[in-house]
Amino acid sequence: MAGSWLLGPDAGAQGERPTAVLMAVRGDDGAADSGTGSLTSLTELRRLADTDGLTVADEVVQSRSHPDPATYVGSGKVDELAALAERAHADLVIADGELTPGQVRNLEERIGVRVVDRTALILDIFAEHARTSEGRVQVELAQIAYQLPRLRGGGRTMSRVGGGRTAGGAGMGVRGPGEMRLETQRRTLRQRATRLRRNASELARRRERTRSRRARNQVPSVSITGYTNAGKSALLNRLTGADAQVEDVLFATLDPTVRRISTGELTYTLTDTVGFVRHLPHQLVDAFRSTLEEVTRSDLALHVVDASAPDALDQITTVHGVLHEIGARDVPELLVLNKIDVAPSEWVDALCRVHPDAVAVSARTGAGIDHLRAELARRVRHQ
Ligand SMILES: Nc1nc2c(ncn2[C@@H]2O[C@H](COP(=O)(O)OP(=O)(O)OP(=O)(O)O)[C@@H](O)[C@H]2O)c(=O)[nH]1
Ligand SMILES: [Mg+2]
Repeated sequence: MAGSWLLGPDAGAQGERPTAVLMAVRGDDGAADSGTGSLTSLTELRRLADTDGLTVADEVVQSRSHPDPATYVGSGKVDELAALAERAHADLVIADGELTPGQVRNLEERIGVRVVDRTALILDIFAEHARTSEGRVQVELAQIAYQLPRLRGGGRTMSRVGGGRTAGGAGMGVRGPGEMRLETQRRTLRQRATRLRRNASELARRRERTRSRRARNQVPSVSITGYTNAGKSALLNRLTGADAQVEDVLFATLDPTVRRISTGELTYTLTDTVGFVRHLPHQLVDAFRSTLEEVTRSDLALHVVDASAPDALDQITTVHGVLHEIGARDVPELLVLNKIDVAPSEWVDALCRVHPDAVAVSARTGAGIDHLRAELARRVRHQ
């Protein structure tokens, strides 16, 4: 079911994939407004859209030092977007950055279709991929945190948007009855968040008990971390013979999977968990804190990198940034360069020069896995 949260329950009901037009702003120096190369960023936005079941009809990139405060892209580009969206019968326009509520309102009024940002798209993917009750609760908390400052009192909260096309801004007034509706919507969401938070902490406590049982038994724990789609689950499967879900989509794994590894007299656990992405919405980092703590509490972080990704070094930096944010900075790290079966060897060599302690492997072919097992055992023993 595609775009459930972004487009409402009827989207794509006839088996058609909803259509989106992407827009990005690139600084004069070739960097995006966010500081990362916007071309890589746009490629990633395309993949995120695809993962969310959307067809990308077109893309608009504008060179300017900062996004326009009123409309993100400049006024001329908005007209261009409106024409493109009309021609492509687009259901959605997606910005490669975070939009303010005002920008969304202005853009929707002028373009006439639903406008969302990268954060909303990532939240939507998480909503689709959450399997366990803890995952679902965490995603919904993140959605509420995202929605609250964006409510408009027009009877269209994100969870109940009908269809892609907004009728030229109809129902967006925020005076009179709208304001009361807004208050009611806010109160309902806040109450729901309170209930969810209670629920989440109960689930987290339950997981904490399992974790402390393992700690009491002095079973060392290794967490698998890394950028989304780096091959974390594939590596868990390769190392343990597990059957974690491996998919060429972003954020296939949201819920932690724990497996035991025994080599000789040494036994430790290996935990696969949610991957990271640049600009991981802070609402998600907050909501997923207890899941992310799997890394914080582990004795060693196995940081998996897709060595075939042109922006592998950027991805490493992003992952370190998130680890820092969740307080896992001091967890010792073993860097693993994965997918060497498809990565150009000069890229792998270059990465090895920057990170001489990294181990190069292929979860797909098994190359380097014995070396990784030995290195893991050595590091676990010496933690
Ligand atoms: N060629 C090649 N592909 C790989 C390798 N390891 C994983 N893949 C592919 O990369 C894609 C992502 O693999 P996953 O194991 O799902 O990646 P992940 O890091 O768990 O991703 P998320 O859970 O979505 O964050 C899949 O299509 C895998 O088949 C590898 O060593 N070589
Ligand atoms: Mg995975």
